[in-house]
Amino acid sequence: MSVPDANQLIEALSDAASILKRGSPRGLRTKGKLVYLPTDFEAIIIGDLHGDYTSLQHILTTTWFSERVKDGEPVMLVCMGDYIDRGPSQVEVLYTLTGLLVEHPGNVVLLRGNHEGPGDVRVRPHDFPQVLRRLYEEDSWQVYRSFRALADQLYTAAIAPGRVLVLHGGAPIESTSLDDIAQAHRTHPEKDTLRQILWNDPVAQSGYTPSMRGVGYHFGPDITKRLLDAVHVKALIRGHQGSTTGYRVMGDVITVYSCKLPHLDNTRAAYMELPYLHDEPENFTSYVKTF
Ligand SMILES: [Mn+2]
Repeated sequence: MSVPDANQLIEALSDAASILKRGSPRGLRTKGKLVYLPTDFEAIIIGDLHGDYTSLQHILTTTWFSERVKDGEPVMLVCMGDYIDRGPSQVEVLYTLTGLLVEHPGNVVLLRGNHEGPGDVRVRPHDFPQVLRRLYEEDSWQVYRSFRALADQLYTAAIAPGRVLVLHGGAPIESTSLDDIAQAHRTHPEKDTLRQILWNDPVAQSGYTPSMRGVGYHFGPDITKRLLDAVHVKALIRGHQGSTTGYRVMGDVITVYSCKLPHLDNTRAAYMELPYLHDEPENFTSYVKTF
C-alpha cells in the first residue's frame, strides 16, 4: 500500500477515536473500556504488530476478514495492541486498522498495548515519532497528537464470556474484577490496574516479582487463576512477548505474537481463530495458527 498523506492519516485516526468515544459501536456491548465479544461470532485475534504490515496483510487475506464482513458473516477482528514502534510499516498498520474500524465499527475491536499506553507511562523503544517526522515533517506533530488521542480511546480488554479474556500484557497482581478492568482507564494512575494489564508477563512460578521491563510485574499461575475465576473464563489470551514459534502456552495463558522482527530473532508469527461456540476443546491452543 502507499503511505497515506498526513491529512488522510489524521482523518482516519480522528474518525476511529470519535467512534470509540461515542461508545458501544453498532451491536457491540461494552462496559467502560471492556468489550463483550458477541457469543455467536467468530473472533480473529491478532497479537502485537509493531509495524509489520506484511503479517497483518497475511492474516487479513488468509481469513478473508473484510470479504466475510461485507457478506454479513458474523466475524470479529480483535487486535491486542502494540501497533507501532520497532517495525518498518508503522503508519501502514495504523492506517489499515483504523480504516477497518471506521468501515466496520461493530466488527473491529482495537485494544491498547503498552505502546499505546497513557502518556505518563514511558515506553521504549518509541521510534514512532521519528517515523512520523521523516514522513510528514512539519505535520508530524499534528499526526502524533491524533495518534495519542486515539490511544486514549482504545479498549483495555475484551471478553468472550465463559471462554476467554483478551488483553495486551497480563493479569494484575491485586485481585481484580471485570469492573476494575472496565474502569482501569479512569482509575489510572491512582490504581496500578491499567499499567499492569498493559505491561505484565506470565511466569511459571507462583506469586509475583517486579518486571525487568521496569514497569509491571511477572505474575504466576495462582494470579492467573484468581483473575480467570473472578471474571468466569477459562483462559487468558495476550500478546506483549515475542517467541521463536509465534506463540507460547503457559498454563491457562496463551501468548500470541503476530509480527516478525527478524532482527530480534522473531521469525514466526501467529494469530488465533476462535470459532463460535460448538464443542469447546480441552484448551484453546488448537485455535492458534502460525505462519
Ligand atoms: Mn507490549
